[in-house]
Amino acid sequence: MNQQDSLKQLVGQTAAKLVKNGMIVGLGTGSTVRFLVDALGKRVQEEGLAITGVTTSNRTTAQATSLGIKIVDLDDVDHVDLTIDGADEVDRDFYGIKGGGGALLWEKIVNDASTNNVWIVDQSKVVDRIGAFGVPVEVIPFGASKVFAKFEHQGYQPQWRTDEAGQLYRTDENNYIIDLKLGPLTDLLALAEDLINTVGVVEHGLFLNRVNQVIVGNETGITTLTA
Ligand code: ABF
Repeated sequence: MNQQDSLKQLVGQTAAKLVKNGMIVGLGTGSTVRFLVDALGKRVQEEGLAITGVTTSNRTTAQATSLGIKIVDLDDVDHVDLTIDGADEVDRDFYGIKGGGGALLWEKIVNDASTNNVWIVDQSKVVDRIGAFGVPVEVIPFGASKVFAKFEHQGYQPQWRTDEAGQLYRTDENNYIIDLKLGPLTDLLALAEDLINTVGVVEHGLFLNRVNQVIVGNETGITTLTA
């Protein structure tokens, strides 16, 4: 296991200890969260941890279910106590970019329904200013090329997200993702407003003021940043 994966495993296992019996837990998406779900599955099997999970992607549902974690639909619960998710970038103002794993829409919906949101990241995700990663934007297929052209005209340098086969990537909602290359971002609130108001856009990967705590894995161990 390389150093980055070791750090992801460390933060995933650390975050799993935050989960208490009876909790409704939001389970994020991505390789870091995979370690979290493995650790929670171990607790379910070995300690009889009794939790109810909601997930942010079909692949997290598949992993959690295979480990014996009870998964329900988000609309089957009236709230989520704690959601633990990954992130692609997060800065010191707790602004983040998510969606590198293609799950940004369900992630933001679950995030919004959660009382407490915790992100688990390896140190490479903590940056001075978000934006280098690019901003994922989820669009419905109908008229998507018109949205793409609008982003081109705005100088957002759009790129279609493709899958391993080189086909247009489809989200769990069967939508497309357009990745915007904007460089270090300045007026984030204005950009977020502009993106969400663009006709045909379903959601974007700017997560602003949407996290309570960030657990960071680094060479010295764990650093916890609290908003
Ligand atoms: C998820 O965590 C996605 O939003 C984001 O892309 C991913 C981070 O990926 P990883 O944990 O695999 O580095 O929430």
